[in-house]
Amino acid sequence: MKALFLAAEAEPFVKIGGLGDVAGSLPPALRRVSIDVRLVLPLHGVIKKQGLPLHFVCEFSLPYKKKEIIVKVFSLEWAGLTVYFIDGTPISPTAPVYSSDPLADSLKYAFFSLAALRLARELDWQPDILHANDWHTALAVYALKQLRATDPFFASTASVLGIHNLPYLGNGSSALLKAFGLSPGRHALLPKWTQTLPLPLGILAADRIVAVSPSYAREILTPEYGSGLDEFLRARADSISGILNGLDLERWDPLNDSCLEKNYSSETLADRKANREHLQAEVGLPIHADAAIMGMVNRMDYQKGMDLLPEALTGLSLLKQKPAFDWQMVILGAGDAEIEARARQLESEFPTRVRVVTRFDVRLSRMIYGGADVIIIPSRYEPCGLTQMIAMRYGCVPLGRSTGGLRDTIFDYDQTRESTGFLFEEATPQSLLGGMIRALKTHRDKQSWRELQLRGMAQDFSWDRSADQYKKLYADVMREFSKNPEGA
Ligand code: NHF
Repeated sequence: MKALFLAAEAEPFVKIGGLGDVAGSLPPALRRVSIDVRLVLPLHGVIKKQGLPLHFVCEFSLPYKKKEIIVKVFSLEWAGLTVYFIDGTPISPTAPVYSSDPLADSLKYAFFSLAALRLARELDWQPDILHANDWHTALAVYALKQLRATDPFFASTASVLGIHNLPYLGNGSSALLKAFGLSPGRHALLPKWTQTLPLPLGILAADRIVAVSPSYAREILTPEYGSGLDEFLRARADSISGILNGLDLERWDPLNDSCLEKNYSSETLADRKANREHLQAEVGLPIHADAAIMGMVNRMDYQKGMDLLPEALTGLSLLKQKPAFDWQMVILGAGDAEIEARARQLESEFPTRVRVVTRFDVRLSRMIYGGADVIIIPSRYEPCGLTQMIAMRYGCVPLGRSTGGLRDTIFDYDQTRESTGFLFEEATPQSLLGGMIRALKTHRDKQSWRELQLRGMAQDFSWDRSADQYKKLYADVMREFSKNPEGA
């Protein structure tokens, strides 16, 4: 089985967000289950600067308006598979991976998507599956469907589109389709304003659509999460499913994490105490053995729900609970300036309890996973989320909003004896506060808490589990496609 896997970013070459984690882990995991997978990435400026030992593969040109754009392709072998890097003028060496200029980004990723698809033909390597991810590469799926009608080379290639974050549809130049020789998409339920946008077009054309968790796959069919496409998505519901992302278990291992004061495993969980104290000392909180340390490691943006926290913490401090809850909080994250500023204010409101660090700091994030008792994830939506999986692996109990991948990976304390954390329903400070109270009460019961930690640590979040599911999905879609080559 041959799969061409396209992404805007992939670790270790370039990582900006969760997509980079997935595209850096899933292709090697697919390779391990015997899929001949090849990864294609843009040769971003940040990759060029690394001086990787790249080999020149080929050069060809793509028609654009009445001219041609030259495509140069390089490759290297990595983790048992070939990685191709696409270069050309739309992929500017000085531009960031995602810029604030939608026009530049839409041209860059349209060019990349179409060049990556053409690459298969240049290599004379016929993929069974084209697997694109998010809006950046969705146009490859759309172009494939048009090509299949005229080009026998692609006649038996089925497509899978991964959705990691639906609201990013790929706004940009609506003239791009025509410039690259593609016709606009038509579907009675596809809103007019989306008919030239990459993600909706990819959804229209894909043989299968995979969201990164089963719950998110259901949620995007609703008006609340559907980004204006819910009706259209419902029309494609039979082709939509969800497969949970995995976690890189080697990168995230409390037994081998050099950022921790003391390494530990489920067998030596008591050693975690040293990391708690180290975390308190590092951020300047009182070293207090009984305090429940709550942590938050999140991008500071509206999606992540950081703005729910101030009112929830105020509520917590006003509780007439006897004995009073003893809590501390460490918040780490960078992003939106206003949200950062509001978070920093919490330090002056709770000087002996709260510390806020508004920068990107890998070491501190790992110290929080290894030292905090609870991790708070109040996301408004969360396609999958890695934070809760990392936290569980580190024996840090997650308290998350019941949405998307959080709902699929955290088993709620009051709902099941197999519980691994706490879920709260509404994206409101009151609902978050309710969750905090349940977590803090449970934390007082040392035995129950330890059991919660151990159950979290024993969860199987390996990529191999996800890769098996993708392999099955690829086989299903190939079978369906061979029966009905017209596709969606
Ligand atoms: O984990 C990778 C990531 C998800 O929930 C995350 C998100 C973006 O919002 O699939 O994509």
